[in-house]
Amino acid sequence: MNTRLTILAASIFIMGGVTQATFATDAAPSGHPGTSGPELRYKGAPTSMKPEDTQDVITPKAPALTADEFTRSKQIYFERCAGCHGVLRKGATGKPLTPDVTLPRGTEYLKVFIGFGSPGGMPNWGTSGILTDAEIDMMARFLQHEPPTPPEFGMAEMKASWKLKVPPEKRPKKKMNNLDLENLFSVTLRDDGKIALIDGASKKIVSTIETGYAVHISRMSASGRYLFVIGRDAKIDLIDLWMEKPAVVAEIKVGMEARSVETSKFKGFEDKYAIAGTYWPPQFVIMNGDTLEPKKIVATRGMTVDTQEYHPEPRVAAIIASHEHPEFIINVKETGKIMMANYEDINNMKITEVEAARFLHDGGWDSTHRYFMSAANASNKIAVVDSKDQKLAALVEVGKIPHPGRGANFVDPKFGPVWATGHLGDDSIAVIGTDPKNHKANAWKVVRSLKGLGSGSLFLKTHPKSKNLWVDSTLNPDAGISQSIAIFDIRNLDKAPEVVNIADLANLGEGPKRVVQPEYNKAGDEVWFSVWNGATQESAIVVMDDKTRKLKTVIKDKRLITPTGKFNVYNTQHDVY
Ligand code: DHE
Repeated sequence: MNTRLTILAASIFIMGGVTQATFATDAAPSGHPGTSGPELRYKGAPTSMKPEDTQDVITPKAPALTADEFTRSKQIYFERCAGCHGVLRKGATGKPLTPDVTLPRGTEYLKVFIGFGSPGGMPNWGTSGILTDAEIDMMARFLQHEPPTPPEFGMAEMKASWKLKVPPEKRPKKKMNNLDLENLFSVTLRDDGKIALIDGASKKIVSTIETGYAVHISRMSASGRYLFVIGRDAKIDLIDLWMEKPAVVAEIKVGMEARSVETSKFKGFEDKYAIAGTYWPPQFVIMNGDTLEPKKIVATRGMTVDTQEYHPEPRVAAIIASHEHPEFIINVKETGKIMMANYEDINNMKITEVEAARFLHDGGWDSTHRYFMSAANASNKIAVVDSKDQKLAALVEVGKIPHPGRGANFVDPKFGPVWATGHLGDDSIAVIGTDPKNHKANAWKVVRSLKGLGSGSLFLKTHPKSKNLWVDSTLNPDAGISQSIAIFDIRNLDKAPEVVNIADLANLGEGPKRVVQPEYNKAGDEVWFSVWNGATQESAIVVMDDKTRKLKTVIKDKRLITPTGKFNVYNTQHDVY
């Protein structure tokens, strides 16, 4: 690319909205200038939006596009671009691409930009061979038209999709199977649209259950009876674990795209409500906990926390159920605000809006279940919400792009109770003091920073009974690193971690074999890892002995297609991590 074009491509991202710099600084090669490998792999997943569901808006001043080109552009946009730029192109982790920005730049300018990428983080779709010259020309014209708007999804659509397969009165009155429910694992089979229920003792698959497309997470009801599973397509399946053969008793679609589901856990409201947050439309819905009947939808559209500008598409990320009040705590990604929605009286709902930072993603409780520790990933911060006093306790500066999952709680021999997060953008693990009562000087401070295996860490875990902290680095571009985990001794955190190549232990054939998400069994003496391979390749779950750090067993089964998240019933029910 000549100098003039480089400057053009680089400067387009100086326009508009939010800072992107944090995602461009990790040196890990991705084949895309300026974009870290881990970041690109993580955000690049297609949305589940269908081009035919959206309405074309032809903008008079924009260059012509045939109907067929519109359809193909939308498909490419939803598959390749929406994850970063947002469905409405208003800017999310990528910059805004609305006509006020794109029209003045024109087709030639945009073509360069799409083709070559930018140091600001835009992938080089042309030179990497992913898009052809004709497709780049088409996309450059498409981006100058108003973004096609997907339909809203309100109460009528939710009710139409809602299926109560087995009403509560027809369900068993007691547990009808011999399963040890507390040590059962719900395992996401990401690309198979299913979950596997695996018995913690025998390590056998009890059954696989059809759920949504690219199923994402599982959460447990407060009683431990109901399992909630949500897919990227915003379909929720409610599974009754008391049935002779656990099965789906209700399902609903709550939007076009989603990631999070949770259930009420405050005393007196156990199993009463469920909540799901959607990426599209930007909203959350409160449902009956045992039927999924939708009751109340709340929009998350609104003003951003810092520049106080309107954002039309603030996606709902992690949701956690408060133990201090009858409240759900809801991360609204693009506005950088955390909503605490009180479900005591949903017709006169009180919502406390906590100002945090952008872009709120995942998080979990501190060991006392009072403080919600949440990643504001584009700000390189952990927001600490005091769920008792319903306010922000602190914003803690951490490394690049924190990604804790639910994080890991343990007692640091020197600093007292702490919670830890790994990072997508660097190799550090931030250890944050969480005890403002007895260790005030350390509270909400990074008391130490551990050095992990590399960037691209997604999850880390320990258990109240364990002395080990297990940290993955799933999205690191180096296969040796993405297939290994670091094990820290929490009694001696100054010591370098032990490194174990988990994928080697699984002894599989070809494939990326990314090692992802440690999850403990109920007793806290085993740690399970997914070895996540391609959809047509063999995957496995590797079970490690927590005490000896040695291999206990490898779970292999042809039904284990792309296992990723694993959710132990007891630990998920009681927020043990
Ligand atoms: Fe996740 C949790 C969003 C990609 C595995 N993921 C979450 C949560 C959110 C989220 C908001 C928190 C839910 C909660 O606590 O209520 N994830 C997203 C994305 O937007 C993203 C970046 C891109 C996408 O298109 O989906 C994404 N996630 C992934 C993956 O690629 C992972 C590694 C594999 C997979 O299954 O798709 C993945 N996400 C997970 C897992 C959890 C999760 C295993 C739950 C962790 C836990 O311990 O609670």
